Amino acid sequence: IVGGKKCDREDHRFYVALHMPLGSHICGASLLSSIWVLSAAHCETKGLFAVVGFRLASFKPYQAWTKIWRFFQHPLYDDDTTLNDVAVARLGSPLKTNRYVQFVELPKKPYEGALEQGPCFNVLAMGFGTRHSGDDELSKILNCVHIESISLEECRKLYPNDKLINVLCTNTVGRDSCQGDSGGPLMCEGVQYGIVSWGIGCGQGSPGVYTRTDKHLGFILSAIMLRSSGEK
Ligand code: 4AZ
Repeated sequence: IVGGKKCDREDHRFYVALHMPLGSHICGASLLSSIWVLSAAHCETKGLFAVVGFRLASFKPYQAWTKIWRFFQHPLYDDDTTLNDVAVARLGSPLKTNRYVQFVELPKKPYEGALEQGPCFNVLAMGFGTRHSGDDELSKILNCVHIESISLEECRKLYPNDKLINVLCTNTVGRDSCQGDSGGPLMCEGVQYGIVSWGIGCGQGSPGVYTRTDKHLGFILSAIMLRSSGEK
């Protein structure tokens, strides 16, 4: 996160960090239920663990973790264009909620018509990602930042060669998500509106691009329903 500061506790109880077995941070995610997390498709990596409970941003005693049992990428996720950069992952064992671990809320239905750009001009991004473009060290604490969204028209002007479908773009001058924040939640009025997907550099003017959860409710909810019954 560029230009952010330590998150308030209420802001991040649903935040999930995806780690490798030795603890290196790969991506962010969010807790949908006791056994499901939401992240970006491009975060899929073998052997990931899900870590929750970042009370006071980083201290260990509140944390819980479990293996990721399996990633389910959007069936139309495209590695080359990053289209449909959304995935749900099923946890190896259920996580319990408590004061520091809560489920995230998703939009009830797609934002359309007058609300097409969503109800928020200001959105909240969070993560353990780098604090400046090109840094090689991740943040030791979970940082949060409010960012302004921009219209898709404006975004298409800045990324004329990209297919921007079912995404939200943000202004990035001085405030942005960055490397390591991918897969993490973008919040609007307490609801997860986006998933950190990509950008060119961080905080330097090229828009940040986020997968819209409201436009992918069909995939998210059906993947969970399909995989929650029966299949082992
Ligand atoms: C990354 O490398 C990355 N500013 C994630 C988000 C953004 C840029 C880069 C958006 O994971």
